[in-house]
Parts: sequence; structure tokens; C-alpha cells
Amino acid sequence: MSSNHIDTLRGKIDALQLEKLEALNKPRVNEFVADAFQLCKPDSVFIATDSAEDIEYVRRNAIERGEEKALAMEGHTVHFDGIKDQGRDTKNTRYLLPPDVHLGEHINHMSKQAGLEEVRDLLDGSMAGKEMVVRFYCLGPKDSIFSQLCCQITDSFYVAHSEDLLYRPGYDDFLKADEHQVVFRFLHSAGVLENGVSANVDGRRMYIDLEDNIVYSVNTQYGGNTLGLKKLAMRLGVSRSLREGWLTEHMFIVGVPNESGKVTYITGAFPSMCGKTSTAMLEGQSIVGDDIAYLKKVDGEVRAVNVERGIFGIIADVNPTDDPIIYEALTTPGEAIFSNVLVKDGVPYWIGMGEELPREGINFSGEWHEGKTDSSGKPISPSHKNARYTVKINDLANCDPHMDDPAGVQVGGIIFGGRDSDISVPVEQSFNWTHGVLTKGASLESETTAATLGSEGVREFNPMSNLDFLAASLDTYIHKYIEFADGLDKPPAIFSVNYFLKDKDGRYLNGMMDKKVWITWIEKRINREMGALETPTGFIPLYKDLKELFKSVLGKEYSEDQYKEQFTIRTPEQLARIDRIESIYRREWGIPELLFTTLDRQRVRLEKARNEFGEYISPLLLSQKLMMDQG
Ligand code: SPV
Ligand code: MN
Repeated sequence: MSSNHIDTLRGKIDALQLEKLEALNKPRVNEFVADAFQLCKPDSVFIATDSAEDIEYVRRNAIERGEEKALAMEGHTVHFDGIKDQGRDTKNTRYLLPPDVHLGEHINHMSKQAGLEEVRDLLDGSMAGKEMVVRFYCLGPKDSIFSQLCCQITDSFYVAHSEDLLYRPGYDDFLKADEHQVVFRFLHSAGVLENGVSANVDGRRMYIDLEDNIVYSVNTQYGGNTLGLKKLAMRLGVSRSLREGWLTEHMFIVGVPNESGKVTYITGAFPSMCGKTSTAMLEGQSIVGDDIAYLKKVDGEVRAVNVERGIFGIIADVNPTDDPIIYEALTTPGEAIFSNVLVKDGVPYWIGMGEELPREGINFSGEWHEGKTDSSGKPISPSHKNARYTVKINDLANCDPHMDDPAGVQVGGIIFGGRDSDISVPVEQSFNWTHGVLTKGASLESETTAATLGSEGVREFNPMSNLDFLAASLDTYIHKYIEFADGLDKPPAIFSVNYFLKDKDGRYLNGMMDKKVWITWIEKRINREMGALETPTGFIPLYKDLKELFKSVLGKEYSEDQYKEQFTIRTPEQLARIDRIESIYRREWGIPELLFTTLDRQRVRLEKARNEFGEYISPLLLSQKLMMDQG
């Protein structure tokens, strides 16, 4: 079978390229490449190995073919996506399911047959006049139980170049792999280009075939829709991991040292644009990953790896004060791709960079000048809110020494965070694993952001910050999550954080850097070095500890009034959320009863506290009561 597929390519593609494919001797890869070639009809094919020469070819072509432009700083380039192609298109991202598979109403899906017909029709001839690039990568560290082989086909050198920064090269791993190893496969075409951007955005489709582990993406360039190994592979990963009893999560991984130098690794799941990367980059910590983690149980411990090796991060608000390490990487020579920023005289600019922006330049709308409006009359921002940078983590000063460790790192704690203006306290620890998984992870809501197309600021249910990538039904996901702690000597402690809490007048209650205090408190709780106050919803910090931490971590005073306002238990809002979440899960099939009983117990605790202390309960009142009880 293998030779048949190779034979369909023989004589049609360059012999040298064919040799590189033949050397792999992988029938399923050959079939995938031959099919893509026949369907997309490129003018030529480039098969990339891990050699410096092939990687340089990709980098050079991204510029020569106009998908990227060199900036003034050595190694820096810029890429623009179309004005209507600036975020993940969740509406047109669908799972293709056989007739007997159902994933529930929260998962965007369609019939496999109809989906394949539609997307293959859109891909037909889509690479005419272009070169098809075939790349091989390894998700997770190489030679590891976490390693996941991937093959990406694309007609975009920007996609191929970005993936070289973001993912570990894997041609060598394919050479070594046996024929039966599971391979994730991705076929992308930007479709017809006009002025360098995908012209047919109405035909933008991202279709995920979970049975065959193939993802199709067409008529789009934005990374979240096109970089196969990022959010598309994440969906295949979620599906595979839940079948096999491990987890694929929308999580950063960081190392947090204590005073004696002991490093505790913490993961954090946040929806897009809710502070995930900036938390991962906090000063004094080391970064393993900022976006996607695989978690497995090994010898009674949870171990985690970064699926990626680079960052495709939000550039807005990266400035020397709030994000000095990334700012440094983006303003000194070294390989970096900027996307959807403002460019003037070969220099990139972005909102929140800490200096005044030029009043004109080139951006994602073409020639831009202050006051320029879009087709609906709204002003066009100089750089898009979802503008991004792409860099390798290894090039950053704070790269953790275990970034590429095949054994991963041990997870001490897990944080769930969302954009929540009126309910949760800034930081809180759950009572135990199931309480955390169910009342924090599975109950997470977050206000929508510019990372996805559509309106912003709408409160949405987003379990584990992973709803967009959930390639399984909710009941399967929740069951598997709860079960994940079975057999662990000491399950990771679970926390929630909320950086977005506001007062009645809509003012944020916390500064940008307060997160550093919360993370320090979390590290100390994991290592049982700090006490806490028990509330109906979990354990919160004591005032005296925060006062000390604000001083030692940020050099700031922290008043009792601030504590009181930030950590007040808002019972009406808490109870309303329980009702909302419960009704969502009631509409699903097969949800574990434990979810409903856990929510109900939380409701009862909240109601009891409300009856005793009133609707808005100051933590100071609770601590007085605690002291009296103990006294
Ligand atoms: C996110 O939106 O969560 C990202 C960037 O990390 S994207 O690749 O668009 O998913
Ligand atoms: Mn993400």
C-alpha cells in the first residue's frame, strides 16, 4: 500500500523531496501526503527534515513569498492576517462525528461525511500556484512517554516557520517510530490570497476528524486556526488522553522557588487573554510552558510537560514594567515573529508597550492612520488586541531547566482562573481534589475576549478553561477528571484565582502585579507553610499573611480595608452561579452525581453563612468567629 501512495507522487514532485519522504517509510504519512497533493494541487512540494538547511529554507521562503516581512531588528519579522481573520473562529471549528457518536450540546459538531465533503471541496485546488510544505514534529519532549508525533501539511510558510519556533522538530522521531504509532495529521491551506491575506473568509473551516486524527483547516491564516500543532492538536490530544486516562489541558506550567531554593511546579488553566502567559512569566519564577500541558500519572505522582517549546503570546501590554523578559526578547536581536502589530520604518509597535505609538504605519488593515475606521465605522486599533508574538522559550532568560525533560515536572498545585468581575475572591484553595475540580474547574465561567471572534465581555461557561478544545462530552470529561486523582499519593492542591474582580463602580480591585502575591501564597499553601481561613467556598489567605507578603513580594502596604473588600464573600453572586452551573449540567446526560451533591453542599454552606452574617460577608467577621470558636 505504501509503495502505491509513493508511486502516485513519483515523477510529479522533485526527486530529492520524494527521497526524504520515502526514507521515513510510513504508509499512513505517505497516504496523507499523496491525498493532500492530489486534492490541493500545489505546483511543488517541499518535504522538510530537521536539518538546519531545511529550516532555513522555510524561514527564507516566508519572506520571499511575502507572508512575512523582515523588520529592522535582526531575526525579527512581521506577518499580517486579514482584518476579519484576527482570532479563533469557534463557530466554524467543528468535530466531524460518525452517526453513532454524540458529544452533547456544548460541543460544536457535524456529521463526518457532510463535513469531509464540504471541507474537501474547499480544499480542492486550493494550493494552485503555491508550494506545499510537509513538516514533522514531536509534541511534548522527545523520547518520552509524553511524545506525540505530528505531521503538518500547509501552503503557508508563515505557518511552517511559526511551528519551527513553537514545536520540537520530529523528522528523526518519525524515522525511529514504528508503523503503528499514533500520528496526528494536519492539512492547512490559506486558500486564495488577496494582498497576501486569505480572501474567502466566509469559506473558513476548521474540521476535526477524531476517528482518523486528522484536522483540516482552510481559508484562514490566524495561528489559532492554522497552526495544526497548537489548538487543533490540542483537541485531538484531549480526545486521545481521555480515552487513555490522562489529561490534555489549557494550562501553563511554572516553577516557583521558595526562599531556600526548593522549586514547586504549578499549572494554571485560564481562558485565552485572562493572564495565563503573564502569570507564567512572573519574575523570579521559571517557565516550562504557557499554554498547553499534558498531565500523566507516574508512580503515584502527577507529572506534566509542555506540549510546545515556544510561545504564541498576546503582545498587548507587554512592556518593560509588567513583562520585562518578553519585552527584552522582543526588542533585542533573535528570532521572533510579530503578528498584527503596527509597523513604522521597520519597527513594530503595539498597544500597552509603554511608549507612544506612531500615528500612522502599516497594520492588519493595510495602510493605517489615526482615526481610520472599519467597514462598520468603528475606529481601527493601531495593533489588534489579539496581536501576537512568537518566540522560543529556550531563548528566554527564565526558561526552566526541565523544559525538555522527558519525565516532565511534578505538579504540586493546579490553578483555575477566569475573567470574573463580580463573584470570586482573588485567590482561594479548595477543600480537596473533587471540591476543586467541581466547584472551581467544572464551574468556571469567564467573560469572552478578543482571542475568539464575536462579542467581548459576555459571561460564558468554560469548564477548566478548556471548553473551546473539549473533544469529548462533558460527562466523560468530568468523570475522567475526578478519577484522575485515583491512586495518587497526594493529589495536587487546587486553587482559583481571579485577577478581574471589580467594585460596585466597575473599578478593578487589584493591581497587575498582585498575582505575584497570590502565587507566592499558593506555593506556601502547597508546602503547608502558611495558614488559611475556612470559608463556605474554600480556604482564603489570612490578613496578617497577605500584609506580610505584599510587603516582601511587592514592597507594598496592604490595608485591612483592601483585604476586606477583595475577600468579601459575595453570597448572592456565588449562589446565582451555582444555580447557573447546576442547570447547565442538568441538561447533560450522565454527569456524575458527585457534581450535584458537591454544588449542593456549597450552596447549603453559603446559605447558612448568609443567614448568620448577611449577604456580603467580610472575611474579618469570619476570622473573629474562628478565633472565638477556637478560644
Ligand atoms: C488562545 O487563544 O488560547 C491562544 C492562542 O493560546 S490561539 O492559538 O489562538 O489559540
Ligand atoms: Mn491558549
